[in-house]
Amino acid sequence: MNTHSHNKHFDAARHVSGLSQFLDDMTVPEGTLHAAVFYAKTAHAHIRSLNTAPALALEGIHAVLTAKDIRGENQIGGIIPDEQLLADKDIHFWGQPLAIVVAETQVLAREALHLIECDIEALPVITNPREAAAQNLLIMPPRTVQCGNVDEAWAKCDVIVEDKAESGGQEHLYLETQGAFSVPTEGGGVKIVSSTQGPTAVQRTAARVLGLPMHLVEVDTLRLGGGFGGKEDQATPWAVMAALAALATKRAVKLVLPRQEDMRMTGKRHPYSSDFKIGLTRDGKILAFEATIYQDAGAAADLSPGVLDRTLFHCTNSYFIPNVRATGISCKTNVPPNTAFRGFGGPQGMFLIEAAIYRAAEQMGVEASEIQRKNLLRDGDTFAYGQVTERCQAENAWKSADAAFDFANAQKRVAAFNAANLLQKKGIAVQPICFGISFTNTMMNQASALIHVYSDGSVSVSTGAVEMGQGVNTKIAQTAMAVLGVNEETVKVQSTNTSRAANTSPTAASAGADLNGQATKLAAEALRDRLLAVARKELAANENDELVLQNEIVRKNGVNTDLTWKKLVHTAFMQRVKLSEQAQYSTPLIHFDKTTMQGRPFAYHVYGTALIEVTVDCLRGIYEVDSVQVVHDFGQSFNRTVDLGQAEGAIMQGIGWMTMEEVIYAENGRLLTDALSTYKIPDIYAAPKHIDVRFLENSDNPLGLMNSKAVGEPPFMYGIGAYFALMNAMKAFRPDATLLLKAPMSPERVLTELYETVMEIA
Ligand code: MTE
Ligand code: LUZ
Ligand code: MOS
Repeated sequence: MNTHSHNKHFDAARHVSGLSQFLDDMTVPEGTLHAAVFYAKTAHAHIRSLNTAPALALEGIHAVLTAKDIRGENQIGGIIPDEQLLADKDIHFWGQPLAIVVAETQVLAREALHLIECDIEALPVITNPREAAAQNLLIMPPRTVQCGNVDEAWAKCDVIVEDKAESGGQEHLYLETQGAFSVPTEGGGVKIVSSTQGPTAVQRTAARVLGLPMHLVEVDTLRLGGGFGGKEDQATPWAVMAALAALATKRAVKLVLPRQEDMRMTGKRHPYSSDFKIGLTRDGKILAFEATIYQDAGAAADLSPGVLDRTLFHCTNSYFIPNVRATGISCKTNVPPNTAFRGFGGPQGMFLIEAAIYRAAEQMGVEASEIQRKNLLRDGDTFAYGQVTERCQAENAWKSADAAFDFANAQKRVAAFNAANLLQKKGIAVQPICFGISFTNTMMNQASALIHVYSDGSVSVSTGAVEMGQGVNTKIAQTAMAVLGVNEETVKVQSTNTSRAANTSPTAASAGADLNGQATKLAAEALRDRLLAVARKELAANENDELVLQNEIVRKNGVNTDLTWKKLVHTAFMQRVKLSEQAQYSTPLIHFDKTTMQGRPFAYHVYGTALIEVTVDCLRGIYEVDSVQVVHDFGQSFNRTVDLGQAEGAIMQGIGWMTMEEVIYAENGRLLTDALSTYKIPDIYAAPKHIDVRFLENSDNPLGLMNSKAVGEPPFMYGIGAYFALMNAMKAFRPDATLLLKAPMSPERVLTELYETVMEIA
């Protein structure tokens, strides 16, 4: 198909020349006010009093808004109503918003923040999920996904290993911090321009808090400077605050979080601490897996229930395990509510099973890759959540990667290097992945598109998808171009706007292009059929003549006619033919029963296999990722440039999570890693020296957009392999040590793992 030949990101030229507009580039009306947020400087407390008068007295301050100024409901919880926009009685985390200052300038607003006085009565602070669970501080009752019978299976196992595994949080660090702009509109409504992945979520919550019907709240999003899940739910409060301030002052209001406040006030990837038990036969077949998973949800539910579900679904990764019992406990702690982050709990689940396999391999004296390979999913295998695998690519991806990168030879090379070097040690790991595509909440798997063809032939496409750098607008444009047979310049994908696309799901779960692209396809096909009916009359073609639109020309029986796209559109317009179309897409086949935790939550799965190699300097603790080599399942990719960019970016982000990024809260709940000087993200020097992502052959996907597969999140999970490659390198240096299963493996931890026990002995 002609779209499959397109190979660029349509925003690329604008991005690199600085012409792409973000929220902060918007020309705002004269008289726009600026808002700043006053937040709690304690993690758990009763509020005795909140005195905003001194701030309000400052010249140039237009309003200081607190919970008392909310006309609707002071409630922003999406899944569970347990979170206030502005705390009134109790503070649950350090950084929780208490008041909004609205001023002539941003500098003034920030100055006034210092004049607000909050008198509190401190309460005990919990930052450890296991401690919260011990005190029964849970977000919701525990959930269990199970299959087979684990209790009976242990008796059949030759090897049983039990341990604990932990993975840390992760700061989204989107380049563009959270922010919004709002203006009051006629009839008591508001318009909000928000840097959000979910314009409808902003609209719905703003309506609830402001006490307005949704039709009086218009939300518009042009593009984000990154979201990574951090703006799926948590862009909402800032947008609602801007709207609240706009209505209170009857002025336009802009609210943009400075980086440090963004880091302090928003939630991150959920840290997990889990107990596991894995049982295998002598020859490495996994018979049973049991896990109790403690999720650090933070101070409110946010998206934690959904994140936990995905952890439970993905805690067997790409392996078939006949007996599974995984119980997830969502623990309420006094840190900012943790939220969606690329992979949405999936990476945490996969880290857990890989940790279990690592320990089992260690105990059995075999390579982990041997156990991994022997247990790969096959067609017809059933996941613990009841879905049966179809068109399974787990073995295909593994074999393709082995053929391309030669695992055994890499193993030999690394062993030879390690034998020849005392302090430098290399490690490799093979990392297969399997990630389910669809929102686990079935209802969310719907999208719509609205296409207008204007009388000059130009095409305007509006959908619920939000462009955040991932290239969804490129894929949507390509879809419209393919169906209508028009060029790139003819199609414009518009901003995401709740007046043009209603009741949208956030752009998330990697399904943005799938869902909104399919809706675009449906709308475009209806338009194409109507236009071709006009062409048929114009060309006096009979029923047997084949008419197609291609390169902006109508072709008849494979030959160009002189009826151009522009002429055809104009003709249709003159004949009063409808030139607009709206369509809805709902993912077929999926269903899930939340009471039994069984069903078919996913349209399909994405697979792939990576080989990761690292070198550790075992004297200094520093290390390098030598290479990441991958065969990844893109289905039939229809934009290899965009897809490669997604894979490489995700791999880098995954390596960052597993190796260097460390979110640390003090015991009093204050975030210690609230700046780039204390929170280390991968830079160009941390990038793998060699990265090779190849396209898995023979992968078809009838349930994906034009046979492609969703790409945004799955490759993130290859990063897990970097952790185990480091473990293997460290193990080569200290074969006697039992290294903790605890990520991230920062250089500091490499040293403490390698030397702490030695130092204790000495
Ligand atoms: N790529 C860029 N450049 N910026 C982002 O914020 N978010 C990721 C992924 N890739 C993100 C990104 C996440 S978390 C998801 S769910 C998907 O993009 C969402 O987009 P999609 O559904 O269109 O793939
Ligand atoms: N968001 C969500 C997600 O609401 N449900 C999901 O299943 C999901 N999966 C991945 C990322 N975001
Ligand atoms: Mo992505 S975590 O689904 O926004």
